[in-house]
Amino acid sequence: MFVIATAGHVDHGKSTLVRALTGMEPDRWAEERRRGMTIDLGFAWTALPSGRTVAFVDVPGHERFVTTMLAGVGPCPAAMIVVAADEGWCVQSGEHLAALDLLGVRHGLLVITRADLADPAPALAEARSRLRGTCLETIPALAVSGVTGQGLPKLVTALDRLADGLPPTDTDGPVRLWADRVFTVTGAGVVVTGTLTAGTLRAGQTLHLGDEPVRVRGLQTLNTPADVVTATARVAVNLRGPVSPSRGDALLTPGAWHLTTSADVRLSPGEPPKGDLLLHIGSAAVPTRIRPLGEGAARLSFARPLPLRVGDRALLRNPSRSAVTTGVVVLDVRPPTLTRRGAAAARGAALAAAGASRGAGKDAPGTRDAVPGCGLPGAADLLRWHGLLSGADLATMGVTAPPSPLPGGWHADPEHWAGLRKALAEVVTGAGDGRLTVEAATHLLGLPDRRLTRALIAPPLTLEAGVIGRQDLAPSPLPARLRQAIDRLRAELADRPFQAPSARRLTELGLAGRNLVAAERAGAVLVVTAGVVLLSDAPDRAVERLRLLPAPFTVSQARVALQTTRRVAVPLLEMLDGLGRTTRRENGSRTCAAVN
Ligand SMILES: Nc1nc2c(ncn2[C@@H]2O[C@H](COP(=O)(O)OP(=O)(O)OP(=O)(O)O)[C@@H](O)[C@H]2O)c(=O)[nH]1
Ligand SMILES: [Mg+2]
Repeated sequence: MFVIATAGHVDHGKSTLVRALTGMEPDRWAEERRRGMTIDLGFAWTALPSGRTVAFVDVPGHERFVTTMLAGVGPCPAAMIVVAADEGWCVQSGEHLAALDLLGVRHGLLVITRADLADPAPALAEARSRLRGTCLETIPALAVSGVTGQGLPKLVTALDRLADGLPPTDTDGPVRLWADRVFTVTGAGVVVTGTLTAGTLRAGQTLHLGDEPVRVRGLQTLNTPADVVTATARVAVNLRGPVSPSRGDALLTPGAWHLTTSADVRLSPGEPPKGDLLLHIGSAAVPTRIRPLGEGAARLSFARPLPLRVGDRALLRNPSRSAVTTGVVVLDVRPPTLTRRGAAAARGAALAAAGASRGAGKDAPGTRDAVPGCGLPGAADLLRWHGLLSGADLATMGVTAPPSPLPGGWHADPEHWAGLRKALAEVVTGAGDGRLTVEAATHLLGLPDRRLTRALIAPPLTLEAGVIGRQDLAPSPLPARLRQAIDRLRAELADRPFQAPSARRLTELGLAGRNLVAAERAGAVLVVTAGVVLLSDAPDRAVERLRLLPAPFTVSQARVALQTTRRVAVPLLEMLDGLGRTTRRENGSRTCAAVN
C-alpha cells in the first residue's frame, strides 16, 4: 500500500479530488459537509492500475486547523499539493509547503485542480516557482478537475509512478504508530488508527502505549480484518483493556524506543523561535520549551515523554500562528545535563560537529531528506557524548552499533575507555595494599557491568582469583599470623564455602577486629554483613550454584543450594541483589541476572 497526504489552501479542492479518485467521502462529519470544509482528517483509498492500493490522508486547509493538518502529514511519506487553477498560490499553499519542506518530505505531486474554471498555466507557473529550492522542487505536476474528471487518468498513472519511486519500507523495523484517530467500538473497546510507516503488526501481540503494555485484540486495514499488517499501510488497531489513548500517542514495539522529555536538536537555518512552542512530530503536538545552545543547535524540553530517535524530523511552531518557521532534526535523545559554566556553548559546538566524524551515521535511505550538507550523529558521536553505551542503548537511540570488542555488547568511546583504565589503576593503587576485588572496583568506578572492569585490567594491573593487583607493587605482606589464620579459614570453608564461621570461631581463628579489616582489604575474605565472613570468591561461587536452580527461586531454595543457614543466605542474597547479580521480585523470589 502507498499512503499520501493532501496539502494546500482551504477550498482549493483537496477533498473533491480525493472523492473523485476513490469514490469515497473523506469529509466524514455532518458538520464538514454542512460547512463545505474539512475540519478533521479524512481517509479514503482506491486501487491503482498496477493493482497497488493508494490510501489518502485528506487534511484541512483552513489555517485554524493547522495542528490537524500537521497530524495528517506528519507520518506520511508523500504529499499531494493541491492548488486551485482559479485562485492560484495562496497563504496556506505556502505554509503547507514550508511544513513539508522542513519535515523533509521529498516525494509528491503538484496538482493544479479546478482546471475547468480557469487556465491552469499561470497557477502552475507560480507553484513551480514556489517549489524551487525546497525538497519538493522536482515533483511532477498535472492539471485536473475534480468535477469534470479531466486529467484524472493521468493523475492515477502519476500516483502509480510515484509509488514505484518510493524507497523500500523497513518491514522488520520497530513499530511507532502515531495515533491519528481514536474511537470506541461498543463491545470491542478502543481502536487507534494511523499510518504504519515501518515494521509489522500482528493480532495478539503486545505493544507499548507510551510505557504501558497493551495487547492488540484485532487489526484492520482499509476496513478489512487482518492478522498481520506490514508497512506501509493505513491500519486500525483494536486494543484490549482499559486504555484511553488520544491523537498524538504512539503504539510502540516494546523495548525498541527511548521515551524522553528532552532532546538536543539541530534547528533549520534562521532565527531560533522563542517562548511557548508546540513540537509537531508524527501526529503529536506537544508543548515544548527551547534553550538555544548556539551554532544552530538547541535543547528542547517536552511537556510529556516522546518516543524519539536520532534523525527524527519534527516541526516547532508558535501556537498563536499557523505558519511553521522552524524544522528540527533530533541529534540526541539522552541529552547530558549542562551544569558547568560554558557547558551549553560547548554542547552546541559538539552538536554542530556531529556527523563529521568517521563512522557517523549517514541519513538512512528513506523518504525524508537530511539537512543538506549536515550528517547525523553516528555511534562514534553518541559514544563521545555518553562514554559508555550498550548495543541496545544505541539501537533505541536510532543508531546502528558497529561490532564491539568489549564483552556484554558494550561500546565505549576510546578516550573515555582510556580514562576508565587510568581511573581503575588509581583506585587499585589507592586501596592501601594495592589490591581490590573486581566487585569493589566496579562499584568505585560506577560501571554497569563487572565484565567491563575485567576488560579494563591491563599491565601493570593483574587479576587473580577475583582480586585486582599491581604487578609493579608487591602486595604489602600480611603478617605471618594473619596469613595462617586466613589459610585455616580457607581450609574450614573448602567443602562448605557458605557456612560462615560463628563470631566465636572468628575470634579463635584470630580474624576479628583490625585483623579482619586487613584480611578484607587484602581481598582474602568478604564481610557479607557484620559477623558473616566468607572467602572473597563467595559471590561467584554462589551465583554458580543459584544458576542451577529453576528460576525464580526462593530464599529457602537458595539456602538449601548453598548448604547454609538463613543467617548467611539472606544477607548474601541481598549483597548479590546489590551487585546486580540477582534480581529480587516483589514476592521475595529471585532470578539470576542475565549479565554476570
Ligand atoms: N468546478 C470545480 N469545482 C471544484 C473543483 N474542485 C473543488 N471544487 C469546489 O471547490 C470547493 C472546495 O472544494 P473542497 O474539495 O471542499 O476543497 P478542500 O481543499 O478540501 O477544502 P478544505 O478541506 O476546507 O481545505 C467545493 O465547492 C468544490 O465543489 C474542480 O475541480 N472544479
Ligand atoms: Mg477538504
